[in-house]
Amino acid sequence: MAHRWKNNLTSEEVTAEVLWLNRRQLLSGLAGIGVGAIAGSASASELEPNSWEDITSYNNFYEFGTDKGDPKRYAENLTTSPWAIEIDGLVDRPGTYSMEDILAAVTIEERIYRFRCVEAWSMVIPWSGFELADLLQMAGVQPEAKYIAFETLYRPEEMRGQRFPTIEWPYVEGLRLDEAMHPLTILATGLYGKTIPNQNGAPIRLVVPWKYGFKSIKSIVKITATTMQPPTSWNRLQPREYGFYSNVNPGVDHPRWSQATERKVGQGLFARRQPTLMFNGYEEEVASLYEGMDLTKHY
Ligand SMILES: Nc1nc2c(c(=O)[nH]1)N[C@H]1C(S)=C(S)[C@@H](COP(=O)(O)O)O[C@H]1N2
Ligand SMILES: [Mo]
Repeated sequence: MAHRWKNNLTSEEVTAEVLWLNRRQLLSGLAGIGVGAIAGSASASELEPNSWEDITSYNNFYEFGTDKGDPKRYAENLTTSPWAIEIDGLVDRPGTYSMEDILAAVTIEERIYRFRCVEAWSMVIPWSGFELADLLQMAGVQPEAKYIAFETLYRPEEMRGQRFPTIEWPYVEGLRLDEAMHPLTILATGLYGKTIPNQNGAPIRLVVPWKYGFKSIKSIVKITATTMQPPTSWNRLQPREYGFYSNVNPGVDHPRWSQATERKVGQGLFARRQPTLMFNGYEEEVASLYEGMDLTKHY
């Protein structure tokens, strides 16, 4: 379970976390802008990042098992290099984009985002990555495209959870094109300025901070631009419980539990739950995407 004792971290991990926190302090002291300015409606000081230990040992990644500790336990030997993303569908330049080519074309930046799982736990995570829009522009999404579909690696030899039909493999997700192009939507390749660990979706995973965590698909190997709303793994499994949009919304409860509050991981057993914010605190930035939509119907 998540806790704050750090004695089981490697010294390399502790060093990365401490260096990162010191540098952040320096940056915010210098300018008062930077990550805070793009971290959503809250100021950077309100966003206390979870520890490296919290973020990398309490995970959902069903390809490695359904227990929160399984991804850390079993993802170590996933081969993440070489890696490539196949981009197809309604794009001008379809093809196989290697990680090297992608990383050579983009600028990696840090983003501190709130992260809210549909199971009503949350974290604050210092990602490194780049805007999904940058990759979509490399491929040249055509004007007829309405949606972007994503697919995770299928490799049961290395992903032991895929030997069981917990979900229909591979894990798939999707966004409306305007959601995919939104500047808050990133592809993450790092955590605390270090390479992203396998259990968090190495070498490249989506992060959509105003949506429930399951939209943030890990270890992506395929991206497709399409006119049709793509199927999504959790909607396929439980359509009554998980919609396509899955925007964080404290006013729309899950059929089996309240979404009004959340437990921030790593706060200890007796910490108070905190209120869940509309669009996970990013309302100012994203509410206009859903103008005129009934968010209780399109959940
Ligand atoms: N391929 C894949 N992506 C996935 C999942 C998964 O099981 N498989 N779980 C999702 C869920 S439910 C959550 S909450 C987040 C967890 O991300 P984290 O472990 O980095 O916190 O990943 C999402 N992406
Ligand atoms: Mo989740």
